[in-house]
Amino acid sequence: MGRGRTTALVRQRFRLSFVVLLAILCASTIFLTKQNSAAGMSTTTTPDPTPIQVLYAGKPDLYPEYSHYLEQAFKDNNLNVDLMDNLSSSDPSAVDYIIYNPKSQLQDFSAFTNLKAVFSLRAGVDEEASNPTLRNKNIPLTRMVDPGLREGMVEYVVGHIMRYHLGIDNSWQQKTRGQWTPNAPPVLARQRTVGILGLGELGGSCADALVHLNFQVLGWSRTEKCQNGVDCYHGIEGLTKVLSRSDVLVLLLPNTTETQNIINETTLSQCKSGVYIVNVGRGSSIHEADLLKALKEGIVKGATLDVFQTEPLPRDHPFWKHPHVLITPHIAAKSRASTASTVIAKNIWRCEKNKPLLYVVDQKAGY
Ligand code: NDP
Ligand code: OXD
Repeated sequence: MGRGRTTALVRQRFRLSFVVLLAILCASTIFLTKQNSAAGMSTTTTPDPTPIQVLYAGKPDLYPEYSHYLEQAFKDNNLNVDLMDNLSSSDPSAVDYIIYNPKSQLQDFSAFTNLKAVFSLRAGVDEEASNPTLRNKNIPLTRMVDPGLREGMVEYVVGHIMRYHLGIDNSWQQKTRGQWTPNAPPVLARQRTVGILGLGELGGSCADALVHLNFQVLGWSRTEKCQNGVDCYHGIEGLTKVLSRSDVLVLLLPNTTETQNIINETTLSQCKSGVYIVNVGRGSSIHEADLLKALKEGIVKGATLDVFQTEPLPRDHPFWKHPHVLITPHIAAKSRASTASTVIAKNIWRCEKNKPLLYVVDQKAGY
């Protein structure tokens, strides 16, 4: 046997043993993988991303409903979230996001040192925006823009306007007196003017619904706006025009330094005599003593009030016994867990992907 042939044989054997060794290695890896997965152990080398820590600090009685819809919405958005509602059992510095209602126990945000955002469950964020422990953090605060909230508000506003428009109270009185008095053809919606102060998410939707019912609709906002079928005004001279033309005035304004007591003796004197007022924004918009005086003088014929300067409305407040004031306990519209959860999950997803958050409160404007 020559020397060259011996070397070739050695190389061939070496290659063969290498191939056999590789085959044994592969087989044992497959075997071990099967064993591990049979035992339920993860074989993946990349660890699961750390779950996002979300604290629910809304009304405690609504947590079961919210947790149900939130878990579903997190899943739909592929978010790995640890949702908790118990303040005492969670480490505040680990919390990424807070879902918030200012009526909950949580008032001091100082311990939440790594927060990325706070999502209010309310549309009006006056209490949240003025909380110094939150304001000082300089983290985004979002308000609730929710289809459920919007629908509820439209129904409330349209319902109460229709009560005035159709003279339903008058029908009740006639019925009580056993009176059968057919009136002349009633006024149609197209002959009535509704002014909406605050032409935002909710005011804008109410305006649309009223336009569809043929009412003449005027809208008033802080900045210039344009909305189909609505006569839009802004600024202080715009307000005077809306007041002087409206048969019904709807207030859907946030509570800011500019809107406080905007309905007062002076602005009431600019209203059409016999105006009806529906306040579903914030109680701070109306100077209540001035409204009572305007009701007495007949400038205002009736008021439907859902919000007040002090809530709950104090037991001895003159509104309670006033025959032309209807009171509802701040229930005009509420965020719905089923729809609000989707909005929150979408916003967490956006924040995690470094996309701009939706519905961020402008701290300077206050809403
Ligand atoms: P938005 O922020 O979408 O709209 C607010 C509107 O008010 C905007 O059109 C804004 O003007 C206008 N506005 C604000 N400041 C002034 C000002 N100084 N002068 C004139 N217009 C002004 O809020 P939403 O529509 O979502 O909600 C409105 C309010 O309704 C909430 O802030 C809350 O207080 C109240 N609310 C009450 C509920 C209830 O159950 N009673 C339920 C939900 C909300 P611009 O368009 O130029 O910004
Ligand atoms: C509110 C709300 O702002 O309930 O009043 O959303």
